[in-house]
Amino acid sequence: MILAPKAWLPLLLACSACATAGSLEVVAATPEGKPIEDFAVVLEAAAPSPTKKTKSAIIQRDREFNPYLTIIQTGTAIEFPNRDPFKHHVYSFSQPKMFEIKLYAGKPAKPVVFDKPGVVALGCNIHDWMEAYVLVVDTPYFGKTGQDGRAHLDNIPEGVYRLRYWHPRLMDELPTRELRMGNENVRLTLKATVPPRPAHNKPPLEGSGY
Ligand SMILES: [Cu+2]
Repeated sequence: MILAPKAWLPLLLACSACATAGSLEVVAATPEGKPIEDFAVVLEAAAPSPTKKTKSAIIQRDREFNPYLTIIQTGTAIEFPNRDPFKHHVYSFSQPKMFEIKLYAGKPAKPVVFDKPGVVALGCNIHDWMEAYVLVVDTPYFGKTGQDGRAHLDNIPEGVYRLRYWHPRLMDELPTRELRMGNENVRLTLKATVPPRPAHNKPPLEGSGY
């Protein structure tokens, strides 16, 4: 769980007239070198950041949530469309957003607005194994790693940020650090020990009806 800043790659040609925005690339891997998926990478600015008006969706299909991790800016609404031919019952007992969408099929009438920052764990009352996480952050600058362990954040305005990492199976936040962004691409490598996602033993669909 140690942050290892690996390389700073300032552009050789400084261009004062260029738009000052940079990008950040993070590579997350276990100490053995296995890529880590779903690592949240968050840049918080000291000054208030603009709010991106966005909508997001967490789908239920094949008795799983998809995606497993969703990162949103505070105030964002998330839809919970059910793409299975039977009902789900989505809930959260997490402090930043407690809610439930009782047994439903198709698309619920209203999206859920996540109005406080923090971690929200989602479950389904019908299917115990279903789990997903929403990380609500007070910044528009965030990303998560893909299967290759890479996250890419573009168009980061020049300035000083607090860099935060998080992963659902670590539960704790990793140490933060200050990061100065300029008109350049910054690459960082992160090593962390993340337990593998447990396999889901889903009962067969036949007979149960759901
Ligand atoms: Cu369900």
